Amino acid sequence: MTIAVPATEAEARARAEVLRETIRHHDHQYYVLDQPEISDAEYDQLMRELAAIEAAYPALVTPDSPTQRVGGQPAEGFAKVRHEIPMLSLANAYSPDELRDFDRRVRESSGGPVRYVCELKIDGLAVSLRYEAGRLVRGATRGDGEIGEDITANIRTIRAVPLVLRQPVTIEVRGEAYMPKPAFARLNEQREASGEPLFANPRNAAAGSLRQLDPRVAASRRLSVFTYALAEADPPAPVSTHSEALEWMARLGLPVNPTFAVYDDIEEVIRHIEAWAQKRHELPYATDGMVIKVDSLAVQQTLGATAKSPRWAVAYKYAAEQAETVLRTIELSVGRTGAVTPTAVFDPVFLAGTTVTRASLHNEDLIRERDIRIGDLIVVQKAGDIIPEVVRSLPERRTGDEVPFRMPDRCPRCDQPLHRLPDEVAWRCINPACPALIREALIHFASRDAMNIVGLGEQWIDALLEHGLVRDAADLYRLTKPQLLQLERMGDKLASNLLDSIERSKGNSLERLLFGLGIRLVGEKAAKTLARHFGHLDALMAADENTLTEIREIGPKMAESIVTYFRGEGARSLIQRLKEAGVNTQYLGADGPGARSDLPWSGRTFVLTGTLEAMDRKEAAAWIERFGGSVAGSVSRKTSVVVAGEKAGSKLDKARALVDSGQAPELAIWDEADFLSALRALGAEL
Ligand code: 3BD
Repeated sequence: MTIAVPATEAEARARAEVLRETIRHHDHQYYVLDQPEISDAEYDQLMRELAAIEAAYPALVTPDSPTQRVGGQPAEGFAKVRHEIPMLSLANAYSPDELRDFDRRVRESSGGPVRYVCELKIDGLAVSLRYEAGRLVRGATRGDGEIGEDITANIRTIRAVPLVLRQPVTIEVRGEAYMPKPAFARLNEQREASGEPLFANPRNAAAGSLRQLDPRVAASRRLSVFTYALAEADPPAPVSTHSEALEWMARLGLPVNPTFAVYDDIEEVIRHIEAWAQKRHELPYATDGMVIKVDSLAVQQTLGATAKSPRWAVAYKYAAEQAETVLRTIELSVGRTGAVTPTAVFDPVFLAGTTVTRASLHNEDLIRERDIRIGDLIVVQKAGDIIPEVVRSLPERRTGDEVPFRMPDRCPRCDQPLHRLPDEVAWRCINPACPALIREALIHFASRDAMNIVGLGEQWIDALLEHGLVRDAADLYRLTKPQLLQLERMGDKLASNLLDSIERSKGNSLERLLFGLGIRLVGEKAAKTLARHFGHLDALMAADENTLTEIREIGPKMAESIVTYFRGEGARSLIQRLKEAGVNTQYLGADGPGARSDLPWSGRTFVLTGTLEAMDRKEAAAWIERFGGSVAGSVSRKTSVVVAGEKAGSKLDKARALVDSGQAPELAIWDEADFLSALRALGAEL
């Protein structure tokens, strides 16, 4: 695929406009209608072409270009926003009879038959979106309904939210921002890996994401939105009913949930609610009820609102689906942080769309508060429709054979005493020699995003532990081939490869080591921040809590965790032995105060495009950073080297264009062979 960046600004402007329209169309097909018309690769190609044009002609960048969703710097706080038209609450109904009561009141006031619109009640966070002359100018949280917070920068990152409407109208709409179930599952997996607290349900995850001051974080969270109310329109919307308003909003390009339905009779509404009770679990987003609204805007006017909520709408809440089952046992597991977590194991039950047999009980207190005994009949449900939990036991159904749970006072794995810190609910094994802790710590240390010791998976770590060949991460660097060959199913070639990747990991930049140490609360991003800031592990180890909290992204809890970790005797000796083994403890990146300027590629910016045969992107980037270079995502006049692999695309074209037009005479274009020989010349063993 070739992309030519137009030679004149006029041509570039015209092409950019076409690209923006095309990308908007495909965003709408993909994020709003869920009907993509082109492949991801084709879409990326359009985005790359637009980005290339905008990089070559910065004056052409517009704020509502699809390339500008994530813009600006982290904010200090959110500005307050007054909702000129308040965001009201909704009255609730919990049974069909309460709906019939609602219907009776509505018909009495309106004096005739009434049509209703049913909308799925999305379990997210209410937001308000304001467009002026068709352009998104503000996104806000509901707050208390009168005053919310300005979260425009975060809302702009949500791809279902059009930055430009299809007509230049001024409108304010209300909707629900939510995190799709698959995105929620992925996010919690990542958080578990870095020892961060998990989100209890998708709604909390969505709320937490929109509260981020750095829009890049919100952008990484894959949120979406459904809009469900038109609060204001200028000129007035050409509609006289709510369902027409929804259709009009959809025509403007707004994401309207397509499942809404209109009925003439409350009994039909009740049947609709029942029909969706099970079906809703198959949707990729969490719903907790149905919102029923009077369709006629004139009737809505007549009915008016109480101080808090409109009289013309009501939320029917589905009861959280629950099931009874027998608690067979409580399993204990010891995590990387030593926390001992009890898990309920029960007879299989079908709940909110799937069969479940296990639920975390979190800690001892919860088991005691809910009076849960082994053998009990228990009630289970899914929190936020996703995460199974034990709601309560049924003590009235006991036979007398049930066994109360007691948290052991010793670690289930190493039999050393468990400890409970004053302000914590978790019992922790603090024995640094506990096999469970060691195993989890080693798996984390070797993992792809930490030290990236390719080939050293869980099975080999278990085998090494079983044979007593390693006790901690530093021991990995003392392994010999004859030792490895003792392991079952280990061959000569495999052993060599494993030793090679262990050897290679010694040269990682500091942030990988930092993340790999598994310091509580220090995820991949914090590790990078710390490495960049301090430059060397010794400098970080010497820092006190004050020094740490002065860094923008480091909070007091993380600072405390870091200082406590490095104060520990075990950590200090581990680090000493890692250093003795030759593991690098310097930051090798090219940016930040910790950057070194004495490396061969210091100050040079690389762009990778296409695929390399010898290594993946991450590895190539690690090599570049090892030698002091930095890796950028797009080509500009500042780029020093473009490494073009197979199927290199627009970045290569852009680089050629810059070189040919004389705008970047220093820019070098390398193929894979050039890149590998440059690495070898610097001493890389590939
Ligand atoms: C949904 C109000 C009205 C415009 C007031 C009728 C209370 C959260 O899918 N319609 C929906 C949904 C929520 C709504 C209205 N239609 N209000 C609606 C809603 N399809 N979830 N909500 N909200 C939104 C709220 N939020 C936080 C605290 C108190 N109330």
